[in-house]
Formats: sequence, structure tokens, C-alpha cells
Amino acid sequence: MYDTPRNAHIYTNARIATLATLSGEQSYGLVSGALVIVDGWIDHIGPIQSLPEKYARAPQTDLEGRLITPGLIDCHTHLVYGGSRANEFEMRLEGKSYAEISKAGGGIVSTVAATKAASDEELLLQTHKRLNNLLSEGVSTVEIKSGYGLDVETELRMLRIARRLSEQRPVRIQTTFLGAHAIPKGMSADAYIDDMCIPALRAAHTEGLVDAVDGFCENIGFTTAQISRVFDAAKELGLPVKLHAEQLSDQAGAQLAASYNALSADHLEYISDEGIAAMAKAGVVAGILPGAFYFLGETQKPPIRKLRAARVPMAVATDSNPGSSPMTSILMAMNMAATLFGLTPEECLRGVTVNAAKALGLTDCGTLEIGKRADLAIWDVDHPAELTYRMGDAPLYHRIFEGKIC
Ligand code: DI6
Ligand code: FE
Repeated sequence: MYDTPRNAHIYTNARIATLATLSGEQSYGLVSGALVIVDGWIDHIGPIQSLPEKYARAPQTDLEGRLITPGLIDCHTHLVYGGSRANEFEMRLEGKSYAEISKAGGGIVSTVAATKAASDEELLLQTHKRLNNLLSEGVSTVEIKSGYGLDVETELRMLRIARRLSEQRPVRIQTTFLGAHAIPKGMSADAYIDDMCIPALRAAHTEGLVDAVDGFCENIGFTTAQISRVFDAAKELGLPVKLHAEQLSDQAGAQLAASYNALSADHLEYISDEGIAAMAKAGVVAGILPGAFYFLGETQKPPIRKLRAARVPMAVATDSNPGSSPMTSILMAMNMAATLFGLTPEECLRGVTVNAAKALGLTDCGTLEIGKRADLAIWDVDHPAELTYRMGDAPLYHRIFEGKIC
């Protein structure tokens, strides 16, 4: 006699995209058969014939050939913010550039004003709507950045709201402190970094609100010297770093990120060969964000072929934010990464699972393997490429978070 583990559940007749093989090996790491969850963790994956006897009396669900993938991971978002920037969208279409609008007091600082003016409840309500869109597409982990506060209190508020979301919905939230996002009016960039941003980081860390630290390294943002000071403070606190790098110009941000062993460097439209080599050597993930490229009507694409050839792991994310990527669809981000940048559908799926987990420094999710969290998405599709292929249609059958259907 075998004792069936308590809280075991068997999903049978499934096609399972484990993503547990290296890219280019067995396609999507596909396995046909059963997946067993015990207490919120994956306990077994394999053909039904080899299902261990110990599960003989566990309840079963027949998935009738449906596809299981890891729960999707959106590893770069600015989901918490107040207001909208539809007016600036209009201005851009009337001929102004993103950089011009930003220099004229629009851009990030206009969202800062709207975020400060909104109550916690208003911010929560707005953010829940955006989060719900992601969850309806099988997302189980979302990274959320601060950066629309630019003062100690509002940066902390944003991060507290991000944390509260995971208490209110079945989702895992990873918080990122992005104090170095824009320069508030009337302040020098250096004074802002030293007198506001770094003290805010320390205060947020003391409150347990920070999982990682990010910065906007750009000619309309901060220099590498200024970002270095933020990264040094992060290092002192034992926090991992990541960077918005080479989105609009080459600032050698990728090299800076690599020198701090960053989790990821994101955007990368203007990255140099030296930047790619540095990322490859340090194992930094490339965050590919086609939503911002699309929405800003950019023409310079990230050098995907070179990143691929250098074996830099690529993650794909929405970069959901009011100014450059008002998008709350991870499946659309996958579609755009393929159609605009030439990622293969398998690279897109790896980009929102295994490589997105790596971009967040998470080792317990992103693939389907024994011992990983049972955060799954079950899809009504015949082939995994359909997840990247469709536009505006999420063929989600069930989302499973910590082993439970939700
Ligand atoms: N890069 C981006 O694309 C967003 N932030 C950043 O650092 C833009 C944010 C915004 O325009 O509100
Ligand atoms: Fe961003």
C-alpha cells in the first residue's frame, strides 16, 4: 500500500511546455502526460504510464490535451501610477517628440504630479484594473517599479501599494526601487540623487519594500556616474540592481550594469558590441521591451541577432507605463517581440518564463520542474507558438497560483 501525499492533485492528458531544456534543444521542453501538484509545488511530471503508485488515490483532472506552461512573468512594469498621458500622445501625433515633451515639463514628471495627487485608494483601484488584465493572460508574477514619486514619501507609498496588491490578489509581486527615474523640477540631478533618491532607497529598504534597484540611464535621465552612486548604495544594502539602458542613445549603461552584475539591462535599442560582450560575460539578462519601441514610433531596433549569437538570455516584458508603453498585455508584448524584433515564438515564451525569472533573480519559478512553485497557465491551444501568434485574444483555460485554480 502506498500513502497518497496529502493535497496531491494530478493533471492528466496534458501537453507540458516545461521550458526546462536549453533553447535550441528539444522544442519548448515539451512532455506529454501528467503533472502532479502537492501542497502548491510541482511533485512530478511525466508520461501517465510512469505515474508513481503513491499518487494512485489522488484526485485527477483530465486536461483533454491542453497545453500547460509556467505561469507567465512580467519582469518589467511601472504598473502603479496616477492619471493618464493621452494628451501627450496627441501632442506626439501632432509632431512633438517624446524627448521634447519631457524637456518641456511633460513626460515622467507629469505622471509624478498625478501620482502625488491621487489617494492610495485611487492608485490601488487604477492599478488593480491593469493587474487584472495581466492575470487574465496567465501571468502569475509581476515586477512593479516605483519612480513616479521622486520624493521619499511618494516613492514609499508606491512600493507599499505594490506590496498590497499581492495581499489582495493571487499574484506574486516583486518590487523595484526606481528613484533614479527623472529629475524633479527645480533640483539638480546630482542633488536629487544624493539628497533624495539614496535616502529614499535606504528608508524603503528599512521598511522591507525593496527587492531590487533600477535606474534610468539616458540623456534625458541620469548619467552612469549618478547611477553608480545609486548602485553603490544598493550594494551596501545587499540589493540586486538592474538598469534602463540604451533606450534612446548609447550611454554605455549596459557595461555599467554588467560591472555591477545586474540582473538585467532593459531596452537596449542603442547597445554597442562592447555592451553586448559585457552583458554576455557577466550573465546579465537583456530585457526586450517592444511596447515602448512601438508606441514611441522608434526605428532603431535592439540587435537581437547579436544578442542571440552572444548567448545573452532575453526576457520579454510589457514595460507597462503611462508614457511610453500603456500596454497591459504580456501576450501582445510577445507578439510584438516576434513581429517587430524577430524573436522566435519559443524565444518569446522563454522570455516571459525562464528568462523573466532570471531577470528577477527568482529560482523557484519560470520552468515546470519537480520542486518548482505550482504557478501554471493552462491554455486552450494546440501548439505553444499560438501564444505568440494571436493578437487580442488570450486563450487561457485556467490560471493556477500556488497550486490552486483562480
Ligand atoms: N523608460 C521608459 O520607457 C519609461 N520609463 C523609463 O525609464 C517611460 C516612463 C514614462 O514615460 O512615464
Ligand atoms: Fe521601463
